[in-house]
Amino acid sequence: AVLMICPMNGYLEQELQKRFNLLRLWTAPQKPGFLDTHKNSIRAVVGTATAGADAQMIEALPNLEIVASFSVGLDKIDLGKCKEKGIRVTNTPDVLTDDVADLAIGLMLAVLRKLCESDRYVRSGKWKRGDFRLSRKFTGKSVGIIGLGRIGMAIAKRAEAFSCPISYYTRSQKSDVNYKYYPSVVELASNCQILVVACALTEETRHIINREVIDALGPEGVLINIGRGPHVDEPELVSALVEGRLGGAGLDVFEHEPEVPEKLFELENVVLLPHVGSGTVETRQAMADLVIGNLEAHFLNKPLLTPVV
Ligand code: 8YV
Repeated sequence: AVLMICPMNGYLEQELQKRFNLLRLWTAPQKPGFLDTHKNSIRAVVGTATAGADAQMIEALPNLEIVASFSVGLDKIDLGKCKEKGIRVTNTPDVLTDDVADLAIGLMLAVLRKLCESDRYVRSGKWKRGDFRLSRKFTGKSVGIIGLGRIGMAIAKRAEAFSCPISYYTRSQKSDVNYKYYPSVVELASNCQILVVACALTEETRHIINREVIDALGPEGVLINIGRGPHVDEPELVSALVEGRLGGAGLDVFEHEPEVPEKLFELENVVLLPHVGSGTVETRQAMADLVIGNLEAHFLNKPLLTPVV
């Protein structure tokens, strides 16, 4: 059997149902009991960026062979445990890169040009009564990127088209790019106007955006997060925004999704999205096809399409 942890995509569910004995964990009234009942038949788990196979689930499924994630990020999967037990892991890289990078640029434009605030201004009828505060130019702003992998590079390329000088932070300097490298996040934040989080979430990158970084970005700076909520010390971010120590933020991810700090709802200089970086019809279908392709390859003893472990 193949176990889906949570609802993720109708097409994926339908296609898995056609091919496998599909079990849906979210429909079970008692999850531990459900896992126990089906523990011997479950050979594959399909999860998402927010619901992966943790140590407890892996331990509960003695015949688990593969975890196929409907995401590029794998921070919710216990990769160490999978390795130890010989469980294969796959993700959905590349197919979502363009969408996530597009959304990062969209957030930059939305925050600087006040797109959402302006839309609210029109809808509320305020346009008829008052004058609107000017926005800020995006073209030419310096963009600092944390993580220069597939998504970070795609953001850099797009920002270049807006004449933005690009700089970046990664653990070690890249030899194949001409962007300015800073060996620390604080230095990067001190030297850019828009700071983007585009790295994987690991123990090292948890709270990579802390008070020091936020203060280095400063009252004119803008933070864009299309990575993971826990990259940011969220209470620090909220107080910096409330106190005006940070200029603005465009956030697609949060520390405790779907919970979003309510103090942010009152601020005009933030744009809040419900984790939709990869959320287009086209890309979600391509991600689903990768999940299906990986599971089929595995059960036919063929090489996996996008193996991680
Ligand atoms: C998805 C993601 O939103 O790929 C990732 O790491 O965060 C997203 O593509 C998610 O997996 C779908 O629920």
